[in-house]
Amino acid sequence: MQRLNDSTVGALPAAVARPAYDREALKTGIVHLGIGAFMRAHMAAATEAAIAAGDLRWGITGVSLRQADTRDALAPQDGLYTLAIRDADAHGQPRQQLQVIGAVQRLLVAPENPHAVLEAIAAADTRIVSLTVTEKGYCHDPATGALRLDHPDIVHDLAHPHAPRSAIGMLVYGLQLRHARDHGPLTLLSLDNLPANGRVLRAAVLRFAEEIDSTLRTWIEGQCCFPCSMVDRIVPKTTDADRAAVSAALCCADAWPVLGEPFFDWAIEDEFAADRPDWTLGGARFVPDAEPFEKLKLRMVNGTHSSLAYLGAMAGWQTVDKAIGQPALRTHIEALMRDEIEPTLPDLPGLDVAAYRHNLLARYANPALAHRTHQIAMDGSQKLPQRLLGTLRDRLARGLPITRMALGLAAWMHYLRGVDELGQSYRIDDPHAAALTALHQQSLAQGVTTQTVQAMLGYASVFGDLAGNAALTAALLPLLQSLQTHGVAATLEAVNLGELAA
Ligand code: CS2
Repeated sequence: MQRLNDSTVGALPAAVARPAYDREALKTGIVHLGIGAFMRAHMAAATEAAIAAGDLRWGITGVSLRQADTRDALAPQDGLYTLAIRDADAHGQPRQQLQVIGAVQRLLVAPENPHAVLEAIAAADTRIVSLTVTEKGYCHDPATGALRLDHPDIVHDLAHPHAPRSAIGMLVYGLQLRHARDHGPLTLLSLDNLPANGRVLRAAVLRFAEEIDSTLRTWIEGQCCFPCSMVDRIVPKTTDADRAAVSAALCCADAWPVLGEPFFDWAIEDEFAADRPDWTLGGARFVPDAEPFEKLKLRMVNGTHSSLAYLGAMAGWQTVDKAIGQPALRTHIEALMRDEIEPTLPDLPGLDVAAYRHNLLARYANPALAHRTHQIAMDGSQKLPQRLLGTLRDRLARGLPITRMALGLAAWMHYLRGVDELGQSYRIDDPHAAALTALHQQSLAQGVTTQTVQAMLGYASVFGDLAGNAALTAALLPLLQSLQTHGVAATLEAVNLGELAA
């Protein structure tokens, strides 16, 4: 089979969409740090729409911060890859629509050549540096949001200005070069699932810049923009079976297609230092303030996703569609949204929250995605603060019941034991895995008591001011006992019957 690239793309089957513009005429306007599947199925697709409409300034240089695998897959393909949008037809049969994306022009692997990354950030044509580096990539304390100057990558980067390895270090040294060359200010655009992601990024960049050069800090503060944005599209990890299926449909080998659901949302604050693509052509919207959208999305989508993932993974329900297909889990997730999350949401004029909830349940039921619960379960220490704890804090402050919210948290604590109800062990994939599993073993594994639950809640970088919270402890106690003794299915049944409330 031939490989997908500039010379073979013209011969793909007619049903496959592909770039109709002149790729050679593309300029590089965007440098993206963390070129994983999500970005390629989301922002790159919206950028492709803007380019296809004739604005050729927005080609993308994609940077991998750690591994060479994306570059190794896509460089022989001239940066081309397929986006497979998957859902089911009216009879429930999985189907997909294929589009070859041409927006990614060049791929860099930061550890191989950090200087090339700094040069790309400093280049005159670059207007936007965007990021999907995941929650942990901000090297901040999830509970306070502050940059951790004692984070090993930050310590390293302060000592190695020519070879930074964190996104924050790369940005600041790239901006330093740009400032020295007088190439004008940049927009730094976070696409990570963090509340006020632009402000978190801004604070981290300014803090780091302060450490190396206060003039640079002042320039960044006065000239560069950090719009917040809310991103939403479910993008499961590509498997070998996906590679084979997409390649067969293309009659051409694509080493790294990406998959996504049809749903797409992106709410961006329209504060850009220079120009920007018209991403509305790809389904984005520009909003004066992204924070209410972020709150809606983090609490409703990511909060329920994580709850579902820990419960599902422990019960042996491997994918989101299989998990939401369990009537007791579906009842719980729907009631969690309606009864416990929705009353905490900000006012969003024009939002039909019941329709949003129904649509979200339908997205989870998509049988064509096979989104693995263990994939969502990773990095819980980084995700839970914005996904679950904000809602919990709001409800605790108002004295409202928290049983369903607490069940997600209890399921995460339960998940730390590293073996599911079928006896399968799995790895805890989390930057705090060692400390958290040790804590689990010292506390919960010895029996669920007020003291052992409080020992877990004392893990400061996750729980912050919730340490020792009596109402939260009381809510967690019967749920954890039930999960340990009776398992996920029985616990869900009990919670749905209104039992196990503190
Ligand atoms: C998921 C998200 O893996 C996860 O943690 O909750 O990636 C989720 O699929 C997206 O944020 C949906 O927009």
